[in-house]
Amino acid sequence: MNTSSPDKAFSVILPTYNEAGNIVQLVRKIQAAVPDHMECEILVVDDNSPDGTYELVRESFRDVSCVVPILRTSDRGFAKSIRHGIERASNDRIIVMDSDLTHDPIEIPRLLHVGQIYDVVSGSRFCAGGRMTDTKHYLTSLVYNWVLRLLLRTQVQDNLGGYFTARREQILRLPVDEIFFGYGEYYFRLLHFVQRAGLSIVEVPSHYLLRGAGTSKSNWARMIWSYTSAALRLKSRIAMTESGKEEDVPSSTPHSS
Ligand SMILES: Nc1nc2c(ncn2[C@@H]2O[C@H](COP(=O)(O)OP(=O)(O)OP(=O)(O)O)[C@@H](O)[C@H]2O)c(=O)[nH]1
Ligand SMILES: [Mg+2]
Repeated sequence: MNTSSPDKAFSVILPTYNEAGNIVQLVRKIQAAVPDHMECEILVVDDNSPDGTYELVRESFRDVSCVVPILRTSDRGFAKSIRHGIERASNDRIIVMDSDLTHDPIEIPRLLHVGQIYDVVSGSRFCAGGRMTDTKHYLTSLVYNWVLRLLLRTQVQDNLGGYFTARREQILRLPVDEIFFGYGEYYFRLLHFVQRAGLSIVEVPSHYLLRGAGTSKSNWARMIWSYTSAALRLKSRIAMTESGKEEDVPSSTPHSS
């Protein structure tokens, strides 16, 4: 583990599945967005994509040691890849983002800047100034976030964004087995456990762009079903915790960076 200050180096975790049409451009955009005084490691966590994403990254960045392609062939899945990337990261300061060019690397300096003050900084479509180019997707997510906010009683406006910065060590101290599984619903579990641990969260406005090449892996009907059942399970866990039937997560030490 790199001991360099969180103000000097960070690791970006990029989960990929069939992103050969986007990944090289994304890595270059991230490199271009790294603040002058900082160093950046980029971990591409690929679940053995049939389109050769892993091989492409390996060949394209063969001589670039800070770009680390990781191939996963077992226990695959979106959230598990993110956990794997966080565990493998060399720096304490981490950024997680999608690899389909929806999350814009141009926002990285702002996330890092606000990350000096708050434990988790989440790029949000729904706080003032946030937006999304795809209006239909924006409206669907907005309405679904209202449901999530009611169910989970959270003040966070974008519980499904997945573009965030945090400190690796603080995230790995959370109950990771209860968070990192499934698909995009891992994000509201993560935010919930972050809040439970007494860590601070702030949303900063983010503009989610259109996917670059390729197609989304999301299936709306399946997503609504699986996200809703995940939210209901989390809600019943919250109720159990509040009634004292289940142990709460240990409170984390206050933010110190
Ligand atoms: N490692 C890994 N990455 C995945 C997997 N499924 C999706 N991804 C990546 O996760 C990111 C989000 O996936 P998308 O298909 O864009 O889904 P989404 O962003 O939730 O939904 P859309 O808004 O419809 O694009 C992309 O970078 C994908 O390449 C998976 O099973 N394993
Ligand atoms: Mg996407």
